[in-house]
Amino acid sequence: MRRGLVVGNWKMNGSLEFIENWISQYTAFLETQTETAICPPYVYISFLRNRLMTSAIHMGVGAQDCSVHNDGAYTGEVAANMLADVGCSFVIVGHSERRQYHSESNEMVAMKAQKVLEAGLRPIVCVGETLEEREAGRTNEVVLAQLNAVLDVIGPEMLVTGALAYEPVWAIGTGKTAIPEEAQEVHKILRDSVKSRNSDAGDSLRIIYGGSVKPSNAQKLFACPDIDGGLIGGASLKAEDFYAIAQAAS
Ligand code: G2H
Repeated sequence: MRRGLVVGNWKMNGSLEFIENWISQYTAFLETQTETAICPPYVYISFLRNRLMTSAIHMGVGAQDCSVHNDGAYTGEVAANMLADVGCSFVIVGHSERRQYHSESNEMVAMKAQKVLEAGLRPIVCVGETLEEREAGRTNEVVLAQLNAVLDVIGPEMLVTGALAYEPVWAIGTGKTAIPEEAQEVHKILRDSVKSRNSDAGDSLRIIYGGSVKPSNAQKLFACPDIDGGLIGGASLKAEDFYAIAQAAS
């Protein structure tokens, strides 16, 4: 039995005031059985973590990316061990916005996942196809190439310490969500591929869905046998919606 996991990806949104308001709104809700975490922009990680630690909310904090380097002359970069130092538990790697706007290759994403693990943190590895790739019937080929590049480096046992996120690029921030059957089909293909390397790892790996998840569609998505929760962008900015989505994965 896999425990539900719901992670908020705030992307480049938020401020100190926003975080104060978000926390005070979330405090009004009861705890959930689902494991939850929020990934704010780097500069707010410590502030969010400190505020969570002085609240009654049990929620992890993560980062949206990390460097492929450990330290040194890499202006603007943040290393995974620095993220561990400030109390992160998760790091998202390979988000499609990084692949698309920062030309991150499958190999680079795999190196980042390795750095996350070396820092003692849990990677959330994102895979997903573009609309063009889906329409050309290349969805499976694309997501499996993205997954296998990471598995070749870190292995299935280590991926299980974190999670795999399926995020069809055409569903991100567009309001279009994959229908549960479409998402389930890809999640199963991903799980079967991990299982073919290590059956236990495939069974216990949490595969979460991302792409315009909202309180209104979360229940049906999370009811699918291979969907174990969500990576939530826009809807995670509203504490009430994030909680409703977390509850749908419990
Ligand atoms: C996909 C998702 C969060 P949204 O990027 O990673 O964002 O829920 O806004 O589509």
